[in-house]
Formats: sequence, C-alpha cells, structure tokens
Amino acid sequence: MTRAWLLLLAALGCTAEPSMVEPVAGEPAVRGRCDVDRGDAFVDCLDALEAAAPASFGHDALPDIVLGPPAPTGAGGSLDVASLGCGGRVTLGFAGAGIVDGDGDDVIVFENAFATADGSFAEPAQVLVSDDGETWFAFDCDAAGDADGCAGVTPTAAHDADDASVVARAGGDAFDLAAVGLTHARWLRLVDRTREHWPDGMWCEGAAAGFDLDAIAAVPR
Ligand SMILES: [Ca+2]
Ligand SMILES: [Ca+2]
Repeated sequence: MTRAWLLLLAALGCTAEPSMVEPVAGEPAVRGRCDVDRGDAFVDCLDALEAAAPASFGHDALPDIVLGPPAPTGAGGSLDVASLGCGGRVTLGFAGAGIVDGDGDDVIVFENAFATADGSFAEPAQVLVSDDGETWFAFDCDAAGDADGCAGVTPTAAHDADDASVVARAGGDAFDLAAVGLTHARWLRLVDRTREHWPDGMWCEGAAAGFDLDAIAAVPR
C-alpha cells in the first residue's frame, strides 16, 4: 500500500493498528506497596480482599492460601482457596519481575473450577491489571454467556509448582497483557461476576460463594 493510501486511511480512522484500550474509569488504586519478593513465579502480596457476604471460606488462612502455587487435586475443585462471594473483589501484587508481556499468555489465574459433562463448573471473575496500581485495564469477560475471557473457568492441570507457570501444562485461565495494551503489570485484581453467570443466585450462598482464588502465576520471561 502506498504511503498516500496509509495517510488517507489513518485520517479516516481505519488503519489496521489496534485501537488503544481505555483504562477502566473509577477503579480504585491499590492500598499499599508490594516489596517482598517471595522468589517464585507466584503472586507475592495480598493488597486487599473485599469479599461479599456471606463468603468466608479460606479467609482465616490469608494471605498464604492465595500465595504460592495452586494446590492441584487431580480433578480440579481445590479447597486451598479463598472465596470472594458474589460481587467480591481481591487485589494482589508482584514484587519481583512482575507480569511481563512476552509471546502469548503472560499470567495464569487458578480457581477451583472442575470438569463437568459439558465443560466445567465455573464461578467467573473478571481480570484487571495495572502497572502503577492506579490505572487499571480489564480483560473482556463474558460472564453472562459462556464465561469466555473470564478467570474461574478452566480446571487446574498442573501437578507441581513448575508446571503451574507453563501455559501449556498449567491449566487455569491465562491472559495476554498485549490484549489490554500493557507490556508490564505489577498488580492484578479479580472482580467476581458469578451472579451474572448463575442468575438464580444459588452459587452466591454460603461460605464458599462466588469465585474461589487458589493461585496466580506470572509466566517467567
Ligand atoms: Ca503476551
Ligand atoms: Ca469455584
């Protein structure tokens, strides 16, 4: 294509360049710092859990229960989790290299989804990421539909901590920073959207309501 054509297309706003992803308006900043690198691929700090009642499962074991590798059971359904409740949210940070955009997916979120006859039992959450802790970008999450793009959908496949940071072996739900236009992120936020996926509210009741966070791994670069 000639330069003249490119200039014309650019002027018309129809170049092939991906459009800028807009940050999420009104998303609150992180509360603290995350300075202690635990020295593994997994998230280092719990910044804030804002669970929605009546969720309480795993909260007495925070923060450790959501740090470190996922706890595979071989069939999904880990109990090494903290439940967010429907509409609950949690913010976590990386102290070391953080999440770095390389080829393909860069960060993996492990919930306790388990396989069912028609896919998996999902309690979805939307994933947001930030590098500065103030400006947040959200991955599209079709919570009201098949939960495509959400976390909390794919059962954990990793059998050990090494596998859990390798996208091809980890299971869980993996996300590519390039999809939201970031090259690096230090913070990850999960916002439960279970009620949109299960509108009858059945999975919003009890201590284990909503999304159940097991672990988060940054893919080493
Ligand atoms: Ca990437
Ligand atoms: Ca679950």
